[in-house]
Amino acid sequence: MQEKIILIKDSAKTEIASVGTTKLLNDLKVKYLGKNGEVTALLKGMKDIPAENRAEFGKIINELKVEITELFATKELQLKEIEMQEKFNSEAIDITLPGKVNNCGSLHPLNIVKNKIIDAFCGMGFEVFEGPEIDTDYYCFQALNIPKDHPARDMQDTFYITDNVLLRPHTSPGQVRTMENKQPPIKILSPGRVYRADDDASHSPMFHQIEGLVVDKGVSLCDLQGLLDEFVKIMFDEQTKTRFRPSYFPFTEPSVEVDVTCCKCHGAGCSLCKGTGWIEILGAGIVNKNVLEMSGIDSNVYSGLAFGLGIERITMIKYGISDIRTLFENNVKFLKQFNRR
Ligand code: 2U9
Repeated sequence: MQEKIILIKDSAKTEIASVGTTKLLNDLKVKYLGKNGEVTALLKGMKDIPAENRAEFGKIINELKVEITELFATKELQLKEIEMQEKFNSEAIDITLPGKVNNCGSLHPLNIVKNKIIDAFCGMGFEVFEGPEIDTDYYCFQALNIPKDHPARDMQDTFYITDNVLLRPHTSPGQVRTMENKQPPIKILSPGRVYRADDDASHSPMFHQIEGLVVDKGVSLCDLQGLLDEFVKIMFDEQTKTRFRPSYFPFTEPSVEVDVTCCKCHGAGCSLCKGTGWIEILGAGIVNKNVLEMSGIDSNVYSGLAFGLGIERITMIKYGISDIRTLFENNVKFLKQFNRR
């Protein structure tokens, strides 16, 4: 019996010393101290020992059990410490590494400017209306009092699909439709793509316009001036002033070209305003009576004001962009400059 006890003690010591994981240690614990384990078997075998020796052997076996239990406990602590350290090492984060930056998209500068223009006019009671990009000769020209021999109607200036169907050269046809379908008061803003056979550093064959139309009783040039004065203050800054110069458009009479004090030098003269202190930003006027009448609006009762601006032009002025083509190249380095996070 004594030899058996010594054998179990030695093999337990050797096995516990060489085990490498807590999982294997637990298996070993079952082997020695479990219900059918070797030490438990010794205790069960006590009944076969002569009564006079039982107390002595009982003491020895119990000491063996205590000793092996302690060996297991000490080893378990050691293994847990080692496993914890391995876990920490494998999960270690190098906080000195540079962070990963998520690339975040942003609005195109043309959309930033378009939204700002829309916000400015919607704040003054305008509603947005978008018409079709392909339209007829009637809506693009005739209804706007643009005569048959006007240069805009030339094949050189406008993209025709058939003799009668074309890519709209301005957003006005949509506004004509509104006048046909609705009696005044009308106060609409028409943003969208327009097409003209033009291609250089300041003209693109496709560009974006916003036109505004107000038709009501007693609408005058004074209303136009007040409206645009307010608009340029929102668009540029509070100090910005407007200047009206007489012009000619077939769809407005009188017609004006509108300048603003230069947003870079505030009127002192710089390269942006070519030393004049003023920059032309849009065209406008009082809607020609013929245009109102053709769309079924009584020009003796109602009058209208209209204005039109190119979004590319305003964007180029606002951000100091010299070539319109950079707005359509989709160069991410260029576009990132407008990412305002
Ligand atoms: C209706 C009647 C009249 C819209 C107007 C302009 C003046 C104008 C240009 C600015 C730069 C076009 O993008 S651009 O090349 N536009 O100068 N547009 S008045 O007049 C209208 C519109 C609709 C029914």
